[in-house]
Amino acid sequence: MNQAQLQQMAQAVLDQNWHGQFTKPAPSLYPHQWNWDAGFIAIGNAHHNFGRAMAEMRHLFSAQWKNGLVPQIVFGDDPEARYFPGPDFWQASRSAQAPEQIQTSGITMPPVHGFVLWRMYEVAADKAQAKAFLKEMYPKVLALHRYLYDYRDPEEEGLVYIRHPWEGGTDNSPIWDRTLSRMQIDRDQLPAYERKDLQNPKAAEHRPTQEDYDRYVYLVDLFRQHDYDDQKIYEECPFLIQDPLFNGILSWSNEALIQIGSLIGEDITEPMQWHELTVWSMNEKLWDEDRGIYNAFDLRAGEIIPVHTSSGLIPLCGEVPTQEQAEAMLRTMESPAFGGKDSGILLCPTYSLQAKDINYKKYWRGPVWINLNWLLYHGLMRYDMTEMADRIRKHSLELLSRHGFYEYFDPRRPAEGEIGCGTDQFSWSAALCLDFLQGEMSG
Ligand code: 9WN
Repeated sequence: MNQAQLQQMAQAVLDQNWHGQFTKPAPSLYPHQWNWDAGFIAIGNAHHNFGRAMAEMRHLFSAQWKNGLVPQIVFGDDPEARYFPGPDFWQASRSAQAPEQIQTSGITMPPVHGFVLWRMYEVAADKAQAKAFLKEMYPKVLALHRYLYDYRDPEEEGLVYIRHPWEGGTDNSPIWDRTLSRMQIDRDQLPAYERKDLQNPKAAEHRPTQEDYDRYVYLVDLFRQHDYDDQKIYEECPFLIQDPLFNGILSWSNEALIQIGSLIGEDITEPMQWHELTVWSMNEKLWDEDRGIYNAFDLRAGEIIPVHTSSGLIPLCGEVPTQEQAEAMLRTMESPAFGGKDSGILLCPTYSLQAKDINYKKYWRGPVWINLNWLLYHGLMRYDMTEMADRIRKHSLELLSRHGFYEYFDPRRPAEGEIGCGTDQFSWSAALCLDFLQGEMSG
């Protein structure tokens, strides 16, 4: 397939998943608007349909809470949409902070919006229109970051915690295993619920387990019992984790806010202070010198989580590491753990290939995800590590053009069986394909 055909197919996926006001991450598995999906999708649309990219972001931020939180899910009104947990389960309106006109979940997701806006501006054909859009969105993204620093950084370290695996975007990452296993769940005490994600048989076998879901539901139940009050949740929640992926993304978006603010003539003191403190603390607290990667930190247990996942490489995108640290990270990527050097492995597995419990087809426990590849690509480019960056882009485009716009991929290039896993027609795979292709065509 040539590049023009791939581009057309990617655009067709985005068109098909467009709901009128937002883009569904996938036609049936994810029938509402998701937070970081919306950001990646807006980047893809910015190339050929800037109006839609703006609409996507406006719709997401129309559901911003009064305290600044941007929700993980903004529910659409399609009566056919089947997803659990839906608005009746979340009951976000228990919080006085929730918006009145639109239904949402009660947690957030990685704050991609700052760098999404900057990327939209970079690729925009009409810079005046894009600049006006930046002006409109800047205070909203600033309010989101302010929420994160005010409510999710109790020690004022510059490191933001997540309180649910869904907030991390990497639902069943092995990073959370130990924290989740400490939560003793009595199934009889849990509210009754029915998963809707197992109806797609191809996705079903690779999705999180029932034990995972019980814990996800337990946490949601805890949040709604506390009416989504951040202070009360902080006091009670057994899951409080400073994740290198979340904080690495936050750093990149802080930096983007500084660039945007400078461009539109705003005071940038606040994002500059955030940026400096977050970068400093990530290096002080989360950097693992021996393994050349960033760790997560469990705030409740007060301990480092030294689990080897690609989340620990994501801080490259926010230029968190020094050049020397980044070179150590490159060596980590080239090592047998991530298979980066001519091993036949497709980059980048989400979990160390040497981990005993790696599962090449199970969601965030091994497979390649295109959004993480895209973040790694941009991170590597910042340090002029063009060879590895190119390899990541080529592998991503190989997967997408040969196998389709799947949600995630088996990194082994198995001769038999499927490489593409989860749902197909997955929006961010298509959107970031468009952005990768742009790079391919221009350079
Ligand atoms: C829960 C929509 C979302 C992505 C997440 C991915 C998955 C949801 C789910 O789908 O999570 O938020 O139901 O499993 O893990 O990253 O945003 O595509």
